[in-house]
Amino acid sequence: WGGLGHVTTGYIASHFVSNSTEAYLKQLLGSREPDYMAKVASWADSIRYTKWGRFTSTFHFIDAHDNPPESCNVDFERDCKGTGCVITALANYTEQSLDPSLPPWRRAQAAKFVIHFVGDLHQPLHNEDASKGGNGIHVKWNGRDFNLHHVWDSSIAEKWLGRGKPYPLAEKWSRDLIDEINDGIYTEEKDTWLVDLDFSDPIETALAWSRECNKLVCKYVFPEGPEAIVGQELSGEYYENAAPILQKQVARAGYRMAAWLDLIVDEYK
Ligand code: DCM
Ligand code: DCM
Ligand code: DCM
Ligand code: ZN
Ligand code: ZN
Repeated sequence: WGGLGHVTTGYIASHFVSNSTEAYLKQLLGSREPDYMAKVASWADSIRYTKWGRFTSTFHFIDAHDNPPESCNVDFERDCKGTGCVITALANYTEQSLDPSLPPWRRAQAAKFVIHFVGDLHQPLHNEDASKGGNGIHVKWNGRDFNLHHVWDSSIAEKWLGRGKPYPLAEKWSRDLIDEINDGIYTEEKDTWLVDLDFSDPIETALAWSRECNKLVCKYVFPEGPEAIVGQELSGEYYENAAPILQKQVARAGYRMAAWLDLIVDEYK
């Protein structure tokens, strides 16, 4: 996701975490503010192009070598790069966030990676190989040239939310999605969002979330295949179909992030 998506997942998660998780993370992250999670949610993107952070650049996605729209699937052995992918990254940083032999600054860093990678794991094109997750696919957005990855990372959410400052927009979006979870369109299904969560097996948990997300590639990202979308204007009917799916993915990411962080903090204590 772009900044809006990540910051929104951070706000949603901070609403659903337990009081003890909130207290622990505020201490670890050195913040007393309500945006203690939102403001670290994009940190992993700010370091991935730095010399120090280069080793994390493949941690944000998994390149599913499937065949949309006929067949969508994720195969860990086939698709996770030797340099790591979002599945192994989430598992590794979960482990580091729990490691009492690491100093607090390392556990804080690990928590920031966990917060970010749960978010990216819910972006459909971060679970797809086609043209590097859509980065090499040129499309139109309001008549201008964009790549498809950017449309899913940022343009769709920006159109939904309208103009404004990013943090207030994300905070407002998070309140809407929290309401839909607590008493709205997601209330009935929200328990099913946690059925695949198995804290004793982070790899299988991340793979289950990845496979669920990757299915959306066949149905909503490339409904007629990766070739057919090239040059298409996406800000109209395509946007109307994609926006509800994207919102659900952001809601799921925030809700699952809270559950995952609660388990980390419960086990660490
Ligand atoms: N980004 C940034 N600085 C960079 C690289 C990316 O702020 N040097 C932001 C803008 C992108 C987002 O990160 O939209 C990409 O997130 P991801 O890589 O998780 O999709
Ligand atoms: N990305 C992806 N799949 C790839 C390559 C990149 O999902 N195979 C994502 C990570 C960033 C964005 O696309 O959000 C741009 O990546 P980069 O700056 O590495 O091209
Ligand atoms: N971006 C940036 N610096 C980079 C890479 C990307 O500012 N080194 C910005 C430009 C794009 C946006 O992020 O508009 C989307 O990239 P994201 O999805 O890449 O990584
Ligand atoms: Zn992205
Ligand atoms: Zn990322």
